[in-house]
Amino acid sequence: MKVALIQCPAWVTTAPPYALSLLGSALKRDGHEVRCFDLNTDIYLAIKNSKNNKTHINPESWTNYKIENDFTNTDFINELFEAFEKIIYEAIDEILSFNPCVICFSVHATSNLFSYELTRIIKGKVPEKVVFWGGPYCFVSYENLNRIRQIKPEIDVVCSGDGESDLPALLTYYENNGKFKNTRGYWFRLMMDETENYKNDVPTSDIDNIPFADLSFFKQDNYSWEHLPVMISRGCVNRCSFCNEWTCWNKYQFRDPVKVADEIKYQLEKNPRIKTFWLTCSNMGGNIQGVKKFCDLLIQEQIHITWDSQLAIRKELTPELLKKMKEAGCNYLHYGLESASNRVLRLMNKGYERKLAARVLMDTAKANISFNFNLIVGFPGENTLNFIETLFFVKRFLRYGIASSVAACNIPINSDLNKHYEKYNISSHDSSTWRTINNRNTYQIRQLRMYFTRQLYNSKIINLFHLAYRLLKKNSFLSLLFHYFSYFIFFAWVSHVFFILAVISVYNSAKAIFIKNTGKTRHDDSEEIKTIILFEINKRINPETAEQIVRKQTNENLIINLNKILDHFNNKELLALLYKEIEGIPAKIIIRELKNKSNKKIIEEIEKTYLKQGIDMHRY
Ligand code: B12
Ligand code: SF4
Repeated sequence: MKVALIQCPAWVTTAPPYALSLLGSALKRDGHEVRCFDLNTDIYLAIKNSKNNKTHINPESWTNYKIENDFTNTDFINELFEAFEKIIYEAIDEILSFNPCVICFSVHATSNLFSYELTRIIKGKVPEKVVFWGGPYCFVSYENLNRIRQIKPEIDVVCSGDGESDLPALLTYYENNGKFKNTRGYWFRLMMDETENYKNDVPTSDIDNIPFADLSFFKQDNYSWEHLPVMISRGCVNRCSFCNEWTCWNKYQFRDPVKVADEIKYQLEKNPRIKTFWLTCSNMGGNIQGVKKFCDLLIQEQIHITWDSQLAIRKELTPELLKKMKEAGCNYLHYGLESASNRVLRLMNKGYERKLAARVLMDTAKANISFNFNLIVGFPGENTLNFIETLFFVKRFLRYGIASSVAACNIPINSDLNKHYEKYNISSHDSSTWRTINNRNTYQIRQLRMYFTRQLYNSKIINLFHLAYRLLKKNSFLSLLFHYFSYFIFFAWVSHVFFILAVISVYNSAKAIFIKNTGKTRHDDSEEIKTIILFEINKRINPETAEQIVRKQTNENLIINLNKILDHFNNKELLALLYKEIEGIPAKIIIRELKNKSNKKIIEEIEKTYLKQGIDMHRY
């Protein structure tokens, strides 16, 4: 069967899209005729090489800092479609001239909007073609399937997990029978009875049986080949409370090290331009014996490569193992550190303490492996002092040239934080706007903590001292002088950070008590409340645009949209919403906001329901 595999913007551009090269390889092995279309890189290169780019879209949108913001913005995607209409329509013509029976999209959160727009155009032209969606956007844990069911009628089949084991057989069956076979983790719109066939399940491939990625589907010169992904493990052995990544697979699998080494040799032979291998996984260190065996193989077989990967801190990462990893070509490790406060680490269920983290990082540095660590600031329960502890830790490791990788704590769907938010004293589990019951941890506080952490990472003056320290002879008088001087500046800076955060914390607590006792709110709160109400309501009506609208957050937009939504709103649902007391804001404040909008019908309904509960709303 002819199958087209498509990667839309935005995703990684340095190497061919890994999912497509794996799926293509598996499909080819089963006799299917495959073509891959990497629209992501085509458009990226068109922008990069354009001499008179009149749009304000530029390659920077593909950087880690901008990618999520830009490519989840409808206006941005519309502009992209307008500006690159020619390339996009040429690609569509190319896809259609191949005349595939099935068109597969590999979709991430960052390529969802573009993929859907392209799906709509293609379906409009050839409604008889079957469109499959798969990739992280469709994973069960991210709960997007309902959205697809309800508002994306052009998508026929959704795969909510690994694709390489079942997709080829599924398509062979379709080719022979004209319909689809009930397959675990696949949802079908029309070809089968959806309620009967779909179980909320995760298709998980046996990663020892996946084929080597086939990179020949792609235009070789389009990539810099800086990093070639090769899979080393899937899933995770840990259960961090803020994380939903481990829930994407049923179990942790570490790929047979012999297979990983063989694939590396195979890819190197095919493409000697590859500089470094990216060993893809959530946590490479989930199987320490596997890591040792993999390193031994690379050393014994003298496979001279460099590789990067990511892993969690654990005590088994001994100086000996880290040295072995270096010898086997380990070039860079990304650690999921998240915090340097023992209290916060416990709340995060990270399973280690600061002392161990510091030991592992120091040993990594001694083994001469470059490294970095991710941080999450503003975890519920992190107080100002805990945050300052993390800043001290960052300062300590800045001299190893670590890069800024800090995020404000969000509450991902299906994480423990999301499912049991009461346990963390959170007043609502809205992903980014959540706050703690005592009001000390708010969206603004988290943004501020993130800002200060980045400020430390990017501090030119402290970094200059560190550079001097590194260049000079270790423990020489001058190097120590630079070292202590950098601490002197740091102390001055961190005291002002502590002061600002402490003042805001006291102010926020007082505000919480004031609101609780009086029900009164200041103007800026009322804007925030409107945003939250709008978001909550809109999420139920039009999930796709909810975030867009909130992101704009202009008064005008809010009011227009709020009015529009209230006009069409099912009042019962609104009442249920009020009972939940969104974001810990007392219902009376929400009601007052609604009264300001003077939507009489809704207010009457609310009044009736509240009266039944013995609450007289006229007091508010
Ligand atoms: C390695 C990795 C990276 C590497 C990429 C290396 C590379 N060259 O590919 C790096 C570090 C660069 C990276 C960066 C980012 N990443 Co990343 N990354 C991962 C990670 C850990 C593994 C991805 C991977 O390659 N897996 C192996 C491949 C084969 O798996 P796959 O793509 O999922 O494909 C399988 C299935 O999904 C399915 N499938 C896929 N497509 C299709 C299509 C059909 C039709 C079917 C049937 C099946 C199917 O079958 C495939 C084979 O089994 C995942 C988390 C994880 N554990 O999966 C996050 C992940 C994919 N990344 C994510 C994000 C958000 C990002 C960033 C946007 C973060 C940021 N802001 O910086 C950036 C974007 C990069 C950029 N600027 O372009 C998110 C995506 C969230 C989402 N819901 O879409 C994930 C899931 C992490 C998370 N939990 O948040 N990432
Ligand atoms: S180690 Fe990483 S992938 Fe595993 S549960 Fe923790 S945050 Fe998630």
